[in-house]
Amino acid sequence: MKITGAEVFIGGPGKNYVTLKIMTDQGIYGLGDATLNNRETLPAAYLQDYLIPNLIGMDPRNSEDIWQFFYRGAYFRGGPIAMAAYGAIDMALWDIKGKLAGLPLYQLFGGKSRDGAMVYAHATGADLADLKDSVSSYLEQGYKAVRVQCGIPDMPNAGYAVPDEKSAGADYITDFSGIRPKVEIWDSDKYLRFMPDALAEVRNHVGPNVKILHDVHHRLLPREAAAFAKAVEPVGLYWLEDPTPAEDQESLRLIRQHSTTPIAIGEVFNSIWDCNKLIENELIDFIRVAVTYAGGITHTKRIVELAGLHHIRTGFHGAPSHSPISMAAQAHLNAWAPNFGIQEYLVLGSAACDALFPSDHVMENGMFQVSDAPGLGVDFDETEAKRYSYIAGSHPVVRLQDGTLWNY
Ligand code: GCO
Ligand code: MG
Repeated sequence: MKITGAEVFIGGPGKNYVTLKIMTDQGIYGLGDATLNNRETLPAAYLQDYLIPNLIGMDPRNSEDIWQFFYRGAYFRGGPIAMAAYGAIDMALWDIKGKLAGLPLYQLFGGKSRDGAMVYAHATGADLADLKDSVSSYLEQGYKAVRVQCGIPDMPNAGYAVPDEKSAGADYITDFSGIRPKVEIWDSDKYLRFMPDALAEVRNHVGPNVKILHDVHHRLLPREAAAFAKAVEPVGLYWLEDPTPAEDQESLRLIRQHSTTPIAIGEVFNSIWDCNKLIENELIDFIRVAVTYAGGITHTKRIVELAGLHHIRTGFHGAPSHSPISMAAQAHLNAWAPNFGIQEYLVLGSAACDALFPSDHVMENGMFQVSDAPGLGVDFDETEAKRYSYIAGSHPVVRLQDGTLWNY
């Protein structure tokens, strides 16, 4: 069996999804997602200029050797752009493998370990009243877990993932007015004074059974993060995400020494080498990698298995920048993984998105039910794809009030 060609498409409804389609001499094709939010053209160029010309003629069934060929063969290894490109190839090869076997991917991993996978939604509010409304609307839809982000009084911009105006649920992270980022202002002292009480109010609002998550988005210093994790212990968070930037992993010891609040990290990791020490030293409770920029199913599965040895559960990244293709790849891992925790789920479930990526995966009552179709169980409608093209956009950057650049 041989790979005869591959194409890359960029675009989608409100998103620059990077979709890879690999064709074979047996008429079977596979799909992969290489979307690297706000840098989408870069994995696409790597695929087009280097990886696809090398792929042609290879046997698509040898997904492990193909992964090793690109990763080890590159000499300058890893990084988010390369790993997103390898990730898309790997997903597409697993899709082909599943279609050849006539089995959904989770069966090739070892079958189902659960009926449905719990997901969490994003509740946001410009203020606490707005946030509580947003949380309630998700609970009414059947969600059992909600990430909560709230505007902070007296902060010129509201803070991470918080709308300027009262609204709920929208994706306001990417600004599609061009590649120059908007600037948000941050003040850790104001955040630390306000957020523990705000989270306690959310707990009172929802009662004991709802899982509450919160994302600090890398903004605190280690000592501040330790104090915050300790202060929010009575809230009983399901997890506290990215309390500090992940570059200084030793700093997580300080958080551990002061608090039992569960810590979730990993959405910016690209490989097992970014997190093996964190996992082996049991400094985190949830690993947040994404199949897209952690090198696809082959490499992510390795991370999941290492995490499982250390009581660490999965909580794969599922920001709206992931297309339904990588979300399906994660759904198959979620169905199988003995150490599954939760899945972030934010695919904009619009009619336009469903038309571009038809599938019978189902998300209802806060649970994701994986499809039994062979392979990934997602298709890609090329006629629909002609409606979209790349639109330049950017994340904000963050500065302190005196102008110092901070962590977005
Ligand atoms: C999350 C993340 C995202 C990131 C985004 C950056 O927990 O979902 O923090 O929202 O900000 O993926 O592109
Ligand atoms: Mg996050």
